[in-house]
Amino acid sequence: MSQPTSAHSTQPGPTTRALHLMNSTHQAKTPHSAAPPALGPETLAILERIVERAFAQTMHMIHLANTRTDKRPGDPKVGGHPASCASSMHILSALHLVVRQPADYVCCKPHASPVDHSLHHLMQLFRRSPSDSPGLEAGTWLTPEEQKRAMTGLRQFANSDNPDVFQSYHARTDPDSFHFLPSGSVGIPPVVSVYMALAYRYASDHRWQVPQGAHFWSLIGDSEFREGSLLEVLPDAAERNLSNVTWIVDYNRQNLDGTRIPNERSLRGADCDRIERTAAANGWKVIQLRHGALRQRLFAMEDGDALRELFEGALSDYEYQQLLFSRDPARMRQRGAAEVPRAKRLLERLSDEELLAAFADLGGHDMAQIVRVLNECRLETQRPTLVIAHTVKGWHLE
Ligand SMILES: Cc1ncc(C[n+]2csc(CCOP(=O)(O)OP(=O)(O)O)c2C)c(N)n1
Ligand SMILES: [Mg+2]
Repeated sequence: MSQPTSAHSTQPGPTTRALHLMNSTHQAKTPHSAAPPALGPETLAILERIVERAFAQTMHMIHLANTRTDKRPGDPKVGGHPASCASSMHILSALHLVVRQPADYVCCKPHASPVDHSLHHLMQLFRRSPSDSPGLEAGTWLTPEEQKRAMTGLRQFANSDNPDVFQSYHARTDPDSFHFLPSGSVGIPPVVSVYMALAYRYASDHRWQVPQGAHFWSLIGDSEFREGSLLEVLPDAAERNLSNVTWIVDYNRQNLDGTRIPNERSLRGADCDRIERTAAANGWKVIQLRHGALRQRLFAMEDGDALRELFEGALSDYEYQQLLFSRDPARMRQRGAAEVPRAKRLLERLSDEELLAAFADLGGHDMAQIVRVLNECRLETQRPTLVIAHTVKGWHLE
């Protein structure tokens, strides 16, 4: 291992500029110093606009892959997963635009790779891979035209017209693969992130030169969290005090094609609590990122504590998901009051619009909170951290 000497570090290019645009105060700090200041309203507004733009590019990229006409019988499966990308938009934007540092590694649930590509496209961080550009130096930046063309090549074979395509999932040859861990098989990349962190520590302890302050981030699907491989590595990470490992669960309560139905009697129907208990029992710090700013405001009102009770496990995942997607305020009031009678008055005081917004106001789409929590993870010195970020599958796709 040695310090990276690729074009990433030798070409100032857009990389360092873009990665630290939003968090420049953080760059000079050692990994475990004080948290950077909270983001102001103007920065948050800019970030929301970038999220919107990345969202549009992500959906278009997938649409192109889903509607390809050049697919022949026998070709590998093509297509993408818009709803799974949508739930990860804010988490990945916070990570890539604000929190991530150049030495960090990111591994991400495989089928959200178009979100990563769109964000890297907006930051102009695409580079040539070693094999595809004879005569051009591997690692040099793609031109804006080439970057645009690469965005049209999700799940295509590389060819002379478009050498810089993207594999279905994160791959070494992707133009934005710098410090990304390959994905494809769920349950494996987060495990790799833990053993990478351990390998860095070993190398450093044995006087090899490794980049200092690297943090190892993984975004994991909530069904992915059921993979046995993760259960095996959980105690390892805590036993070795790998405090530079953070796993973020995109808690959208759905698998690829439907809502999971945890056993109501023994698990009380809310899988986030099972996930929290599992990680905590294995020595991890756990942060539930449940609520957005609107809910926080409502919780501070009279009877707000009852509303909080309703949104923190009174409804099973399955029922909450049904109410969320039914968009029926009368049913929300009736079911909410039946589960938590003390919440009835507040549920009736809220307008239909406020109630619909409150039901959908989950912490995993609240940029300010995600950034705060992820920065907190970076400062942790004792334990690995698991963040359970509550999200909406198919966010803004209606
Ligand atoms: C080992 C393995 N099994 C199955 C799959 C197919 N697969 C891709 S994503 C996924 C589950 C998706 O659910 P979740 O983890 O909750 O992610 P979400 O799409 O909801 O974010 C599965 C089964 C895979 N990629 N790898
Ligand atoms: Mg899921």
